[in-house]
Amino acid sequence: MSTTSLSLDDIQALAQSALVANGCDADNAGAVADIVTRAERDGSHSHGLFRIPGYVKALRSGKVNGNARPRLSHRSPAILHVDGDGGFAPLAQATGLSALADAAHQIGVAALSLTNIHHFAALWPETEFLAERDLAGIACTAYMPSVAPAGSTEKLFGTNPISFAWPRPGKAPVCYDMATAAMAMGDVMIAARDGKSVPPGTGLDAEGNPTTDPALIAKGVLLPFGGYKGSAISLMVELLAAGLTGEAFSYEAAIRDNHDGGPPRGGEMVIALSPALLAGPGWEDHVEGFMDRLTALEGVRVPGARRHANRKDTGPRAINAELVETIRALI
Ligand code: PYC
Repeated sequence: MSTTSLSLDDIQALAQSALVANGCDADNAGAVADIVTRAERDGSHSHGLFRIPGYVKALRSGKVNGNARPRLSHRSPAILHVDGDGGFAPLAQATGLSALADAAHQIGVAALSLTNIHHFAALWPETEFLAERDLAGIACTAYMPSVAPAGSTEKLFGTNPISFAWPRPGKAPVCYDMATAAMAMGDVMIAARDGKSVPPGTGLDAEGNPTTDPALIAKGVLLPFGGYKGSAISLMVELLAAGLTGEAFSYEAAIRDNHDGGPPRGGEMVIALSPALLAGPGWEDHVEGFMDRLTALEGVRVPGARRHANRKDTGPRAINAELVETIRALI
């Protein structure tokens, strides 16, 4: 694979220009470009520039409002809602997350539902935002059907990512962000692009046969991770991100989507919890004692550690050269 070396500023500018050239105003483009740049910085390529052509398709087809003005409302002191005005998710998140953190600090637990958004990004930016403010965070979103519930060969669940972050004052938070599919669709698409096979158990072809060919899985179905256990967590994500927000379940998102290749309209649930109010004084030392035991075990890595290590490198990143050319051609 040939690569082009881009600084983080170049990555941000490339993403911003592609979005603005296709109908985003500066605020909406800036919020998406920031998320894309942070993904590349952390080594999460499947959430980085790789997503820009999909964002642009959704702008060009008119599905997504590039000039969205998300609106925040309080349904109760602890229940917040952002109507994303039909835009991409990042500006809607930026509109609601500070208020969510404030509510959790005051009350102990608070929830933010986001509707009328198009989520195509990682979820750790939401949960790490909370962990950086000494709160535990949970975020999840449903997506278009691509995963067969355990026992079935028919897709009904989305890849349904879920992220959890735990604050560690003075240290990088514990933070995982994972598809509840055996593999995120972005990674399947990257493997197909790069001509690589994927591990057995990732998915089935269009006839329901197991395959390790990512191109066949993209036309067939993914499987949940961990059999019926992952399937149950994926079901929970559908219920939290759609049942609890009033937005579309994955199957409903697919019915109303125009299939332009960009993200469908959907919902997101973000929950914030205050260890200071729930566990009380001393929570940091109590948890760090546990973390010391965990990290003393040979071979154990704290979730998020690799991303946080990558983050320390502020130098240029090697980006797939064909992708860079594709994005430049969109400007
Ligand atoms: O990474 O596939 C994904 C995704 C779907 C919705 C948000 N992110």
